[in-house]
Amino acid sequence: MTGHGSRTITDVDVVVCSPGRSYVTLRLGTADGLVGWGDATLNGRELAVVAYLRDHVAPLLLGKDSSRIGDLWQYLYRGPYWRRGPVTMAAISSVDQALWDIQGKAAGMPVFQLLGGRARERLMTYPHASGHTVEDAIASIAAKLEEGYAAVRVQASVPGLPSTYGIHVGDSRDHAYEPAHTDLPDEEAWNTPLYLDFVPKLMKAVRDELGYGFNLLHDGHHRLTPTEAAWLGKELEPQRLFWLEDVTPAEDQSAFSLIKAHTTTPLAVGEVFNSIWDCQQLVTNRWIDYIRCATTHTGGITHMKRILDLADLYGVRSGCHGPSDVSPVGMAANIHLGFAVPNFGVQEFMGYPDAAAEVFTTSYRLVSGHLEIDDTVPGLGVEVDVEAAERFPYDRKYLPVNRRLDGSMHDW
Ligand code: KDG
Ligand code: MG
Repeated sequence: MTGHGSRTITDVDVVVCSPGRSYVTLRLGTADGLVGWGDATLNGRELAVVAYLRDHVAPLLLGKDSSRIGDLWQYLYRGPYWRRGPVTMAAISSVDQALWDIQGKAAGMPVFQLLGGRARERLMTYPHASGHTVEDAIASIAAKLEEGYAAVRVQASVPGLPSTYGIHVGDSRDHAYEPAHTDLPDEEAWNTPLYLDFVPKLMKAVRDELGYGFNLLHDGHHRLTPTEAAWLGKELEPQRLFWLEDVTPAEDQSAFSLIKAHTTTPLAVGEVFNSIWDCQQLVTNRWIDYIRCATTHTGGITHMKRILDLADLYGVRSGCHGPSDVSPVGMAANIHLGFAVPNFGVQEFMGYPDAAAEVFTTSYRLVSGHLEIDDTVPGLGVEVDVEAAERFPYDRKYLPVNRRLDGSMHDW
């Protein structure tokens, strides 16, 4: 489908920068001078997506009609024969986001208008609260509630372990758990009995101290077996969590049938998924309550819309992944969807390093723990300052790895 008109894609560029975190940003330009931006950031494996885009996708896009978003999606998904996978899908996601951005700019409308229009005035978000002690974690939640958040995720250091996932060191801001102190991954330690002993005590202390007037979330970060996860879900029922996230790795979707059969604690999963097929059994069997995919890793707006439409049929709501390693462009794509779909649940919003604001400016803003968006800015509403990006050259970092106390590898 070669394009000859004003909407023809005439240039494709990939911007790589590390303003506090690493971001890979796709830039598509059209014959009539429109520019679309897409997020292709895959934390810890960024340059694999850069090569995929530069070496394999860019030649395919030049000369194509940028308005054919659905067809270009199929072309990039079915065309290479090799489907799915985080690298491929992050690349496709960025193209899709950039095409929606251009479509919105061509129409003079924000993307959420093209998706059906505004369904709500603002989006509830959740930030990360944490502490080395239960008291610190409670104080961290209280501070977030003070700022106006209606939902908060809490993690705290597990007594007896030298380090715990999700504890922000040396900086109270959400994005601060910078992994790498060396060029290689940090090694963290894990022990399931210590974790299972601690988390119910933490959650009880939180509710005893702060009450039930806000949504409380916790992330298990893929550490438990299905049986352990079922036990934890049951144990946490009196604390009425908004969700318990990623209790077990979800490659094995049917594991969730066991967990769901044993607990009424709502379950969320999906931040590492990259297609609707990863969600299919979980959603259609009603084994989960929230689907956590992000537009950056799950095929962009086009594919996420299909996932959320499927989810809506089964009462599953959105909870798009929104760490600071999803760039402000990918965050904007999540947000436009969130404003339009009927089954929005919550948007994770972890915040960004200050330097990121030198590169990205957005039409969404965080007001008292909720996201608002400017109706008047067309497209995704994110501008990228390429010159500023050059001031922050790529800085390779790895996520930590996780070992049990006997030294064997566990899931991080
Ligand atoms: O890149 C991985 C992080 O984004 C992930 O570990 C954060 O689990 C996470 C979350 O829920 O935001
Ligand atoms: Mg998570």
